[in-house]
Amino acid sequence: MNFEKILFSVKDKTAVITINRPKALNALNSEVIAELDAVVQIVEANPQIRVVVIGSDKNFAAGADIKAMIEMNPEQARAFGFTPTFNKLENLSKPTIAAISGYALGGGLELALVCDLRIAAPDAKLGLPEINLGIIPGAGGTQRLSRLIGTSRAKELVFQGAIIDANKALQYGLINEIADNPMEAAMKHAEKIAVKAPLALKAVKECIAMTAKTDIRSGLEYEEVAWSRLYATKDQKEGMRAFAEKRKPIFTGE
Ligand code: DAK
Repeated sequence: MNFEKILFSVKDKTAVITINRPKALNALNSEVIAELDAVVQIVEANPQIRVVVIGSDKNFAAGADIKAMIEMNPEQARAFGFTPTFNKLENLSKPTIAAISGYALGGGLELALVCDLRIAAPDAKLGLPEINLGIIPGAGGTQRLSRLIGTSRAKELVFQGAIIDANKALQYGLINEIADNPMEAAMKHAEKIAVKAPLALKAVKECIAMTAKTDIRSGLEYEEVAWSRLYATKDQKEGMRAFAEKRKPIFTGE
């Protein structure tokens, strides 16, 4: 598939996805979302890809395309998409890293929130300013931000439509790290993750996702089953044999 509104490349075992509407500060429209949706499926299906980095050297994304939303009615607003694609990205079996430079606002920050890790430049600007447009964050913002940083801080930011810098985002637990070059930093993380056992990474994601869905007892049971299932994989044998043989494991995802 040829992409126009996103850039997609694979470097070693890492897929790199960049929104490509620089003149509109990477505002997300239906074409961007459709291409993102397609690329998520490509990434999921390709066993060579172990990690995904989303970001750019300039702006991450300044939100959904406001100009495309002005005249929408409620049905059209719901049909605008976003949520199904963001859910697919969140449920991707491979770790995802958002590399945030410039603006990550509204739907842009909501895209970063579905990633597993977030790295931001010192001068990055993050926020959910939808309240200034007479709407609310609707692509997961109220739910994922609250779960990540707590309801009180989420309300503080969303009530005011506040745009915060990387320092405050780090202090609030919204990002994992500040880096002068977030893409470079994300690729370094990706390199370290890409050599780990893919099925174990998938299991970790599923288990940690359960913390938002269930009580701790059920979560612990889920974890125990996921843990024991990995003993049916070649990678578990490889990992433990490599330890015993004092060598580095080579994981194949089997
Ligand atoms: N949409 C459309 N165009 C945008 C845009 C946006 N979000 N952000 C920037 N642009 C465009 C500007 O209109 C301008 O275009 P031209 O006038 O040159 O044609 C160009 O990018 C450069 O922007 P500025 O001239 O404004 O640049 P400044 O440096 O002065 O300001 C800014 C940068 C990021 C502070 C400012 O552009 C800004 O406030 N942008 C809007 C930020 C925002 O409010 N974002 C939230 C949008 S609402 C859902 C679907 C979607 C959503 C939720 C649910 N479902 C289907 C469930 C998401 C909603 C949102 O994200």
